[in-house]
Amino acid sequence: MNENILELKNLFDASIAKVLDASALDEIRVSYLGKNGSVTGLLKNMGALSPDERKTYGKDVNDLKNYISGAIDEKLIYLNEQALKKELEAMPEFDVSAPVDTDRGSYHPITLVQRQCENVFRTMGFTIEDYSEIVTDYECFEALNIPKFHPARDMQDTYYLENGQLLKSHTSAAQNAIYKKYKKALVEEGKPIRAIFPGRCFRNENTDACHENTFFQMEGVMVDKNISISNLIFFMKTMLSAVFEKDINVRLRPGFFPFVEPGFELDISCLICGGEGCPSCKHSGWLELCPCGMIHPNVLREGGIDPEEYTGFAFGLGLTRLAMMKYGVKDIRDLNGGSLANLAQFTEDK
Ligand code: FA5
Repeated sequence: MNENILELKNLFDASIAKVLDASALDEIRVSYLGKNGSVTGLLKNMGALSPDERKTYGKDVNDLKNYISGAIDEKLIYLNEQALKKELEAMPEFDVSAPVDTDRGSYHPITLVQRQCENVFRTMGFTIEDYSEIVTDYECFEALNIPKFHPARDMQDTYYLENGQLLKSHTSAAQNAIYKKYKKALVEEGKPIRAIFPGRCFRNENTDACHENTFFQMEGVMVDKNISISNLIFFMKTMLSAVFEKDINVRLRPGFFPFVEPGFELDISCLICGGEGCPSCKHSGWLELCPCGMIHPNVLREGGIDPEEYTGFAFGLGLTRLAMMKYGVKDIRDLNGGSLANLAQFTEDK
């Protein structure tokens, strides 16, 4: 091997042996293999060689280049392994056999009411669906008969991402996907669509005792032949009596939502003040809990279901408000406050 090549190889071996971290290794890579590096520099001597010498010399330089590049890659793996080992050694030990501290933590009130509702609907044959928190304008509005510039959008201002997607302002955003998922079983096997989908919702709201910018809803839909408002009222009543385990005053009044026709607002008598009026119910004695209605033909059609043949109902239960009423939480903001002591008082023995 040419003397210069050998000398450079020895120099490289000595310097890589001393390297202790990835950035120093990168400097070595540049100084040997970079555009102006030492290995490239060796090629400048080729002009002074005979054609035969040039062949061997060129091959030796190439071998050195491969040798250096392989050694650097190997060293990088070694350094990464060492760094990981060091990081793991610095971590506190986790003893899986340590006894559980039963004094710590409790289920969040919203988790508890969500589970109660899920159990009620599960026994009535509903599937429980999970859905993304980031959705498209189509899912949240257009597929629900709310075209661009429709005034109903003003009621649900939310947070938009730079790519045009948005944080879902209501669980109704999952309706279209659910219809598309189950329409084949509905049409070909005659299986009714029965689904609930609980989820976190976001709105650009002025917060007060009964409004949060981040809250939970639980959507429910049922689609089959001959579904009517009586079915809707039956499911709502069954769910509320199972959750509250007592008789609750409810009222149904007309409500407008572009994705249902007819639409209703289902209110319950405020359980914080017994219907007298307080900040939790905006001093009206009633709390809007669960808007609902018969699914609009346009929405069924958009989901691939023929509205001439099938009908259905949908509801959007305010899970956070339900938790407030069930556990006597006067201010909705306490539920997102993150104070364990505050939350545990509602659910300690559950
Ligand atoms: C809707 O979100 C409709 N998607 C509901 C629906 C579904 C109607 C299916 C018809 C058919 P609304 O904006 O009213 O509707 O919200 C529904 C419920 O969510 C309210 O009754 C309330 O209980 C709860 N909710 C709405 N906004 C907030 C908020 N800012 N903080 C806490 N709970 C809220």
